[in-house]
Amino acid sequence: MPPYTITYFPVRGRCEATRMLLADQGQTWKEEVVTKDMWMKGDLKATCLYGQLPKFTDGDFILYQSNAILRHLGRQLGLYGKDNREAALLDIANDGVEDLRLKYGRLIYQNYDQGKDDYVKDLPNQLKPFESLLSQNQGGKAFIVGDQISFVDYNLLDLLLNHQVLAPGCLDAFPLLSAYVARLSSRPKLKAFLTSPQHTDLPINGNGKQ
Ligand code: 6SG
Repeated sequence: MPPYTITYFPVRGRCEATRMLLADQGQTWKEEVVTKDMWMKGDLKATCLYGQLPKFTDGDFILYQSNAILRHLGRQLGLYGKDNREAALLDIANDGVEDLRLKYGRLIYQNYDQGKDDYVKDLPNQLKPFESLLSQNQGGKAFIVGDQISFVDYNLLDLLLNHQVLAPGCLDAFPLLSAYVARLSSRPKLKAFLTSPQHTDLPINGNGKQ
């Protein structure tokens, strides 16, 4: 029995970075898929700390909040930098990913038709900080921070892949980010996951927009 369980809707959403991390690290996990009908009954929602999914279990340890799940696995599996300084730099990077993920979520779930053009127009301003971060670390040839992969790399990669679906070509003006996406996506275990039905058959979001 794998120690990890992901309880979530049948979407990539806020769990795909965790799935990518686990797959790339050679871990297995169990999926408990919660359909809209199951969720609407309300009894699972009532047991969730903030009334939301994802819920994640590591053995008998129950977690909520997608970023806390990533950070827990980061600590547990050695994906949180080599020292406190790198950990702080990773926190800076991950909070930036979260800020953009929230904007993306607002567009997808609240303002897609009206807001997409402006969102795509402003996207270079949103992506530039990540290009800068990469340029500050070994000329962009490595990871977002340091010389080992971290939980933030999976989170950023997921968000960038989603943006390439929303706005194909959005990374063309960012050579380091483009190479980073290609480099990470070709890691053997990650590539196997990203090309598997477990990933390709799931919609990115819960409302059919992407
Ligand atoms: C939605 O926002 O999938 N959780 C979501 N929605 C259901 O009752 N800060 C935390 C975190 O980082 C945010 C959690 C997140 O973990 S994720 C949740 O629980 C609720 O609030 C996006 C997603 N959406 C799928 C979905 C939501 C509405 C339509 C489709 C599920 C199916 C039907 C209703 C709920 Fe549905």
